[in-house]
Amino acid sequence: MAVEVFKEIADYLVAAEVEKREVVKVTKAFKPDLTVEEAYQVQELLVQRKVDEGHRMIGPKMGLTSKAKWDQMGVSEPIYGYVFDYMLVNNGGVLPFSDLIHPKVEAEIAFLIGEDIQGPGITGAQVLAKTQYVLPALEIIDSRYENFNFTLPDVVADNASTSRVVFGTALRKPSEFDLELIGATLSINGQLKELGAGAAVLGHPANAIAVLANMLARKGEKIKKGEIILSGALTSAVMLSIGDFVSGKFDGLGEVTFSVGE
Ligand code: OOG
Ligand code: MG
Repeated sequence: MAVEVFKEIADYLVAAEVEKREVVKVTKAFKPDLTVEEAYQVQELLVQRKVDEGHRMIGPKMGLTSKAKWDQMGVSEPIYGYVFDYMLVNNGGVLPFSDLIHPKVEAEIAFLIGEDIQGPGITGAQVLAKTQYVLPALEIIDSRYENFNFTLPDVVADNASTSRVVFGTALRKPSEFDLELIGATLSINGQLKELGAGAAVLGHPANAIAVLANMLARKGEKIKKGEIILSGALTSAVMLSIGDFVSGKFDGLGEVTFSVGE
């Protein structure tokens, strides 16, 4: 019985994304007692649907890994979702606003994984040892829910609001930096909107990747060599509008930009 409801919820969320319209959250429209574990089962069905439709998976991502995000969203537990090829926007490229519902942007540090990472028990130091490069990124999140209003199970089912990603083009060895201390700014049309440091993400962004490895281990999965993984926003997310020029600058890692088109 339950599995059919999960499938129905996954289809409901995919339809919202494809038709670019916000929907009532799952815990209101379907199942008030949806657990986090069940929500990940819904997410798995949603992800499988994208794979079946021919989309290529880039890798998992982490979300809700900083106090700024916990305070903004009212949900204070790290989650994961998945990034697909159709979500990639070139650095310096254009994001068509009409493709999305009510997008927001956030600054993140991404990890290009050099060796498989199999949890449980993984630490940030182990993640760093298996990271080939780090790179700056801007994630565009677009919750399928009205006003980005959700509970933990809702956002998990909705693939962690994942929508678009702009990766920076500079790849740097993690050993060249103290990622804890990397400063980042997020500006729109030349105006500073948010700023933070790497330590905002669970004390060190590598810790977010370690949490991911340990969460994936629960379902018998691992982080795989070659995946590029977002560690979660350093700061609150900022609403986007048509005509915006967005710039994320990361100390030592360079700049990531995009424009919001119609
Ligand atoms: C959930 C996605 C969070 C992050 O980096 O914290 C996320 C949301 O805020 O809608 O991607
Ligand atoms: Mg994010």
